[in-house]
Formats: sequence, structure tokens, C-alpha cells
Amino acid sequence: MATPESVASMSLDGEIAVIMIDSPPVNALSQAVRTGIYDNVRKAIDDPAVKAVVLMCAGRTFIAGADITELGKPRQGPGLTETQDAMENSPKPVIAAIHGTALGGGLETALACHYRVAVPSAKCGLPEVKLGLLPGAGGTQRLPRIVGVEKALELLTSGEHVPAPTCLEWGLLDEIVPEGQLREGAVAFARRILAEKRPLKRVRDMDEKMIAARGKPELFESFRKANARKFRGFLAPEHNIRCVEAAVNLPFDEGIEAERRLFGELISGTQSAAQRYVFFAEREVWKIPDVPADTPVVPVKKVGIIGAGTMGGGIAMNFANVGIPVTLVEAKQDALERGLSVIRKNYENTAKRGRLTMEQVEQRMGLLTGSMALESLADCDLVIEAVFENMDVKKEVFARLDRIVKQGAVLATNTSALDVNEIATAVARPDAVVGMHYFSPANVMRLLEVVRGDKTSKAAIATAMQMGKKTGKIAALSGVCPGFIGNRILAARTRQAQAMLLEGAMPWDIDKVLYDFGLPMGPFAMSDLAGLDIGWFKETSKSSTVREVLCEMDRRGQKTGAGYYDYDEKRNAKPSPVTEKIVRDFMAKAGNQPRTITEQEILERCVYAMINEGAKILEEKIAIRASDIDIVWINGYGFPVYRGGPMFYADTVGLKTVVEKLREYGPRMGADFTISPLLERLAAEGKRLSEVKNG
Ligand code: 3H9
Repeated sequence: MATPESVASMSLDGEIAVIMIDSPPVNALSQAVRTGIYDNVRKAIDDPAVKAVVLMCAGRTFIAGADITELGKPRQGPGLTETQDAMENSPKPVIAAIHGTALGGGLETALACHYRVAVPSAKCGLPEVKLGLLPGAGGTQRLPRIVGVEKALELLTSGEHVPAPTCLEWGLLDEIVPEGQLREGAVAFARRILAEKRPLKRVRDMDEKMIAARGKPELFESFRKANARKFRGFLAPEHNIRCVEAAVNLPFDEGIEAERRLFGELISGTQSAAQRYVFFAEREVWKIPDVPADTPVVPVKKVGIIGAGTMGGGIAMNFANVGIPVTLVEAKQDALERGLSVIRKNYENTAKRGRLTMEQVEQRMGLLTGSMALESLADCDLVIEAVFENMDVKKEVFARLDRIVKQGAVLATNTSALDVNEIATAVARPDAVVGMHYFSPANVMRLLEVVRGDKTSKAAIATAMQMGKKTGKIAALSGVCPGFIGNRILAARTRQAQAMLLEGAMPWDIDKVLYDFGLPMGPFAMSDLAGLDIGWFKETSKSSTVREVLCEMDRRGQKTGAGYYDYDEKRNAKPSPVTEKIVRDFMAKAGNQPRTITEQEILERCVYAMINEGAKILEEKIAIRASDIDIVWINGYGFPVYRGGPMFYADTVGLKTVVEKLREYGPRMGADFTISPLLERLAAEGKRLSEVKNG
């Protein structure tokens, strides 16, 4: 158990007291740390030998914020505000010395110091918005006083970490000291302050920028308008904005009061609970009980990718982005050239937006080698197959790879639904076979499902997970089942959406409900975007579903200007009378009387079916944890993070309600629909779904 004495100490460097916080992993402001700072600041003030105080941290970082595990619980020991008051009102200068990251309550602590210095690699930020919160220790009042309203709004609503040189430019830092010499640099700075008799600078007294912004409500209105899409559904950005309005229009202490009240609203709400849950879920998802962090991995110095289409090309970019050379194999020269030129265009577009230099574009392109021979993959450490979704084709590719690629390499398939175990039967080394299921566009989407076959080795799993991390993805482990975690849940939702079509809801009715729930789009808009003809074949099409009929009419989605919806030249969607007629014809054929389906029913049948499927996935041990399922749906399908993912959302609704509703909808859910026994049991026992863990 950490005590104030074990996490905070003070030593003297001549007349400068250095308070050192040492509370791994990130020096979060736990009760012990707060008390430790408070006690030592008081001690330094009382000690006549001390003339100035430096506050710094040991380990990887300066204070990374409040201890998130303590948030929302009854507070013990001095609050952060009392600790800050002790520093801000100290008659001796207090200097924050920053390395790593000063985040959230950490930066707020530094803002209550009279001066701030940092090493060049340090970063500062107020990322509370990402936890569905706002800085609750004066950050919303002090930050704009230094950087002004516009920058404060940006920083508070994005949670961005700002590099030290920029912080210096903006006045958030007073000085940058040499890397690796933080303590010496900070102490020297303190001596200079004393020698020059510089005043005790209190950020709370800096009103100039607030006065300048007073009487300009348009500053806030235009910011809200410009970001309306980005903030859709989230409460925290608006709360942060209101705090800055308070900073501008009210005296400091009243601004602090407003901040406290708005913080209280957020911390007690479901959105912040969901977002804090996701914070920890994102970190847990990497942990695989029987594949510990020290499992040896295959060092990946060269990657081979088979298929230079949209998927293969996107996957290749991930590796080139982090400096790993890639050989891209295609069967035909023109397809290969097309693939490489699409990649080049993607990079050039990024460069046009100023996020890459042309030199970097060339560097990355230089890491990509095209080839038409699988033999050129012989010395790759990791090969990812991204060919046509057909079992025979995939098995043939793997059989050939088995003969070509060096032993010890990882052989991965990007299949989105096929049986990884069956693919592995094509090789004499099934332990090397793993699924690496990327989401399109693979260079943009964060999710990577790593699929573990029955024989997949721990090294192959650890390597795939590590490659995910290295390329900036969030990787979740799935067992083998049709569709793995993500697409299996998607299929459960699609079944309900399709069923409701034949009961009287139009595609746009269903899409609207899911969009309003917070998803980026509904299932029909998503089909139109992806292309209705994925997995559709003209030769075998029998006009047996709405989708088949649409494809037969060449309404294949956005790319053909029509699908479930009609599209104008700018790809704006409009409900389609053609689709409506097709739907009505199908209903008539099935003998269905159209009925009005309420928005509530649409939502519940779609989302509760997903929850139910997620529970089955857990029961079958396809997912390690419920929270992994949430990670998959947030990062692969845009499930609103403020709802925590389908499993967490189930808990906010109440499992009893979910089960009762599923029972109530009964046969409408489908002839072979069954309720997950795990879900029923948890509901009966009053337990939470999002806390379920296998192993
Ligand atoms: C706040 O400050 C509110 C105030 O305004 C209000 C006051 C009234 N608490 O990310 P990593 C754990 S809200 C508890 O893998 P990295 C993390 O779970 C806070 N635990 O390391 C992990 O545990 P494990 C605002 C925390 O080097 C371990 O530390 N601050 C906290 O990749 C390592 O974390 C933030 O939102 C915490 N605050 O990145 C910053 N932070 O090893 C949140 C981390 O068991 N933190 N842990 O899985 C971060 O962004 C990153 O952790 C950081 C380091 C960039 C610091």
C-alpha cells in the first residue's frame, strides 16, 4: 500500500528543495501522491533554509493525471485543489520540472506552480475529454489564461498532447532545459528566478486574454459549429466549452465553481463511466493470459503481402509507415502496378494535407517492392495473405507458401470469415498460421483482429500482436468461428435489420435509428458504401433477397450511384422509391402485413441481438474478455465510445431488461434465434456482462 512517505520525498540542493514523486507506473495523483506533495510543500515553506521549490517525478513521466481508478469514488486526504492552493499561495517560488507527459491533473498541478520547465521531449495536455470528462482542478480556467480562448478550446476538446517546444512558444512552459538534465536545469532555473527577484507568477491572476475575449460569443458559436460532426453524441466537449465561456465571463473563483459543477455532472454520468472503462479495456486487450508479455516473438525485418488490391495495399502501408520493407505480390503486372500507384496516391494525398513531406512519401514508396513471384517471399519473416475470400484459393496459396517461405516465419491470413484451422491444414507447419484480420481501409482503421487457430503457436500470436502495436493498431485476439468477433456480431445485427425490412421498416428507418444511437451509419448505408455485390455472384443470383434483386438491377451501392438508396453526383443519399417497391413486393410475396415498427423496437432488436451474440462469443471462449468485444466494435465498426461498446452498453441498460425484451420479441428475432445461457444467468444473478473474463 503506497503511503505519502513512500511516494514523495524532499531533498535539498543548497537553498532549493526538490520534491520527488515516485509512484509507478505514471505518478498518477492518488491519495498518497496528493498528500505527499501537500505535506512536502508545506514542509518546504516552513523551512527557513529553503528559498524555492522544484516539483518533479521519477520514472517514465511527470504526473499523468488523477488516478483514474479513484475517480468518482469518495475522496480521502487533501483534494487536488488544496494541494494546488498550497503551491500557488506559497511565498516561495514553486517550479514544475516536467519530463514524459504532464497530463490532466498533472498539468493542472504544474499550472498551479509559479513556473514550468521541461525537457525537449516532454508533452503537455488536458486529455480528460477522452475520458468523458473535463479538467476538474482548474485546468479549464488556467489554460485559456495562458494560451487564449481558441487554442484552449482546441486542446480541451481534442485532448491533444502538445510537444514542449510548442508549449514554450505558447507560454505554457517558461524554459526548456537539456534532455537528461531536468533536475540540474530546474534547480539552475530556480536560482535564476531568485537572483533576478522575479515575481511569483500566478496563472489565476493573468486576465488579459480573458478580457480580450469578453463580449465575443461568436468565438464559441463558430467553434461549436465547425466541430458539430466530431462532437456528435458526446457530452464532454460541450461541457469543456462552457467552462471556457465561464473563464472568459466570470471572475476566477466563480469560473472554478462552474468547472466543479460541470465536472460533477460528467463524472456521475454514464458517458464518462463508459469512456473510463474503455481506457482500461484498450490496455487490457493486449494481455493474453497464456501468452505472457515476455513470450519470444519472431523478429520481423521484412514482410510479404499477397494481393495488391485495396486490402493488401492498405496493409502494406502500415508496415512501410514504420520503416519495415514489404514485398507485394500480385498475379498480374497491371494489377501490381495499379496497386502500387494507389498506394502512392494515398501517400501523396496525405502529403497534400501537410501530414507527410514528399521526401517521406518517397522513403515509404522505396520500402515497397512489387513482384509477380511468390518465390520472392522466401526470406520474409511475416507473410500476410490478402487474396480472394475463397477457401480453395487460400489453401493453395498457403500450400505454396509452405514450400517457399523460410522456416520460423509467421504465415498470416487476412480472411474476414473463413476457418483459419482449415487454412492451416494446407501447410506442414500449422503452428505458424495465424489470422490477421484488418478492416478496410487497412491503413486507416485502427482495429486488427488476431485470430488464433487450434495449433497456432504462442510465438505467432505474440508476433502478430506486436506487429499490431508497432503499426499503431489496436489488436484483439479472437478464436476461430464464422466471422470471428466483429463480423459474427455484425451478422447477428444484419439478420434483425433484414428481418425488419420484411415486417415494414424501410432501410432508412433502420439506418436512422442506429445513426441516432451514435453509429457512423446504419447497416444499409454501410452496405451501399462497401458495395452490395461483395460475395454476390450473377451466375447464382436467384432474386431471392432484396439485395440480390438490387444487384441484379445493377444497383450495387454508392459506386454505381444506387443501392438501397439513390445517390446524387455528390454521393448524397436519398430514400429510393425503387428499393421501397422491391421491399413491398417481397413483403407481399411473404404474405406479411406491413406494421409500424417503433424506433425503440428497431434499436432493441438490432443492439440486443448484438449483445446476445457477444455473450455467446464469450461463452464459447472465442473472446478472452467482454471488454475485448467492446474494443472490436468501437474500433472496427464505430460503436460510440461514450456507450462503452455493446457489452458495457448492455450493463447500462440492465441485463434483466435485455433478456426480457429478447423474450418478448420471441419468434420475430428469427426461427433459430436463441438467448445466450450466459446472458440469462448473469441477468438472473444480477451480475455485469462487461466484467466477464475467460482465463
Ligand atoms: C484527470 O486528471 C482528472 C482531473 O482533471 C480531475 C481532478 C479532480 N490513472 O498507457 P500505459 C496505467 S483524469 C490510473 O500503458 P504508456 C495504465 O492503465 C486523467 N492508471 O503507458 C497502465 O496500467 P497497466 C487524465 C493509469 O507509457 C499503466 O498505467 N490523464 C493512469 O503507453 C501504463 O499506462 C490521462 O487521461 C491514470 N491516470 O502511456 C492520462 N494512466 O500497466 C492517461 C495510466 O496495469 N494516461 N495508467 O495496464 C495516458 O495517457 C498514458 O498512460 C501515458 C503513458 C501517456 C501517461
